[in-house]
Amino acid sequence: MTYVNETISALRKSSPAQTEFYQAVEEVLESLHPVLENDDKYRRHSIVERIVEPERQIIFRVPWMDDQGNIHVNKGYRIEFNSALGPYKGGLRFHPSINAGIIKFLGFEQIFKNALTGLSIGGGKGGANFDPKGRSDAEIMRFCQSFMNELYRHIGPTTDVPAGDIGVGAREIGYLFGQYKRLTGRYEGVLTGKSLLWGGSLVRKEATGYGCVYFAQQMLADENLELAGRDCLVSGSGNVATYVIEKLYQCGARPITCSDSTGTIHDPEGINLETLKQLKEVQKTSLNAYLIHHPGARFIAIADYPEDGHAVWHITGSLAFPCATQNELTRSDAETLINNGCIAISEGANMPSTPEAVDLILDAKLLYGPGKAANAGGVATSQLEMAQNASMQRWSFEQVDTQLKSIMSNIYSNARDTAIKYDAPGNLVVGANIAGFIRVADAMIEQGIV
Ligand code: NDP
Ligand code: 2IT
Repeated sequence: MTYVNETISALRKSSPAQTEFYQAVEEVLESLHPVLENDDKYRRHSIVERIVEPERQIIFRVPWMDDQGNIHVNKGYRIEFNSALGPYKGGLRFHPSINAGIIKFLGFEQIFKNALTGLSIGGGKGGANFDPKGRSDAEIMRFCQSFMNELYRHIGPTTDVPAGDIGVGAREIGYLFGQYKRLTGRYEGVLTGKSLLWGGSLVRKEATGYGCVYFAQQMLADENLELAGRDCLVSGSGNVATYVIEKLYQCGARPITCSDSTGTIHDPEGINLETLKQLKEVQKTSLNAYLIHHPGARFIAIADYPEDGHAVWHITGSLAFPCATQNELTRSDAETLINNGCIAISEGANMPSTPEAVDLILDAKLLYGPGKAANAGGVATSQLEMAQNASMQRWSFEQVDTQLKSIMSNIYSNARDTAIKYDAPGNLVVGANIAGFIRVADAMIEQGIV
């Protein structure tokens, strides 16, 4: 497929050292082969060349002072990738690993994910190479304020609406919003994931995790299978993982694992949700403290992980929900999952499976919901928050949850039917990438060369 190679090789020259970004682009472009072959309008309009180049990339200095009076400088980013379908929309990630390549891969994925929701939202992403671990509340506040001192001039409720991602939750959104309001004097829906006290939407906190389980239910239902009674493997222990676990219990399944950057918990009785929330949402501590409350569980430290693999995927379970970070499920992990009888994978994280793992999973005919489809419930509910803010309304939990379910069900059937139409039945990677691409590409064509 020469245009894939040509595009990647051009990107390597124009945007050097952005490995994760090339990975995300390669996966999407490989899926698009039948579309680009069948209809040359996308080539005539140079859609591929245009869609891989962000409309705007903002990189800025974020200076801040720690509690001891030391000055630190971080790099802040906002990549406004594509606005063909609506205002740029996507989260902010604060993590020490952040660089332009990671933000660009996330922004690129976000374009197609947002298109799949069927809502009017373009794609963007931002963040900083800031490590929130071990920082006091006051330090987090000062960092967020400094970050917003630059970001505020680039965002707005009809232009670019950031939200949370790794390291950015309700507390950070609060500090970011406060500073935006102070700088602009405007009280408006410029961020989503806000507190329920002042403009947030019910269900937004739960939405990514709940949506990821709704997506798994849809995949199973098409095979006349159910979640109830099944052991499930979940990675991560943050926002997405926590609400995947909560919804799995509500569906009668048993989540038996969770993980963080220090290791994996395996609790054969089922992960205790209260303990998990207490450790991660309140105390913000490492997962090994789980054993103090549940001595029957096991903690597998990172140092004891299998070579080229992750302990969580080497435990036996029928379904897997990767909800931590990119490339956390490798080929050897996929092999083990398959050998252990796993039947379905629904991705809460963005690009958690390596390309080699995805190939193996698809070859083995597992039910596989790629992140940009399975985790779209978060951003979709963010758009519902924007709609409530713009109309000064407040919808009930049931109203939002019903819409979330219906959006996830539409994403699933759209990806499934598109895969069938393009001769790849059962391949939701192809289905999701093509369905998302066509919506954005057609909008770009109609809007001219901009
Ligand atoms: P959180 O910060 O709430 O939680 C992240 C979790 O993943 C933590 O348990 C963290 O461990 C673990 N983790 C993060 N980075 C690494 C790493 N490099 N190695 C091992 N563990 C890691 O983030 P979210 O739950 O919001 O996000 C999780 C994933 O879901 C991300 O891929 C994100 O992009 C994606 N996502 C999030 C959405 C949302 O609405 N929040 C929407 C759609 C996708 P520790 O606590 O030790 O840092
Ligand atoms: O990856 C994602 O979709 C998110 N982090 C949520 C984005 C949003 O705008 O709610």
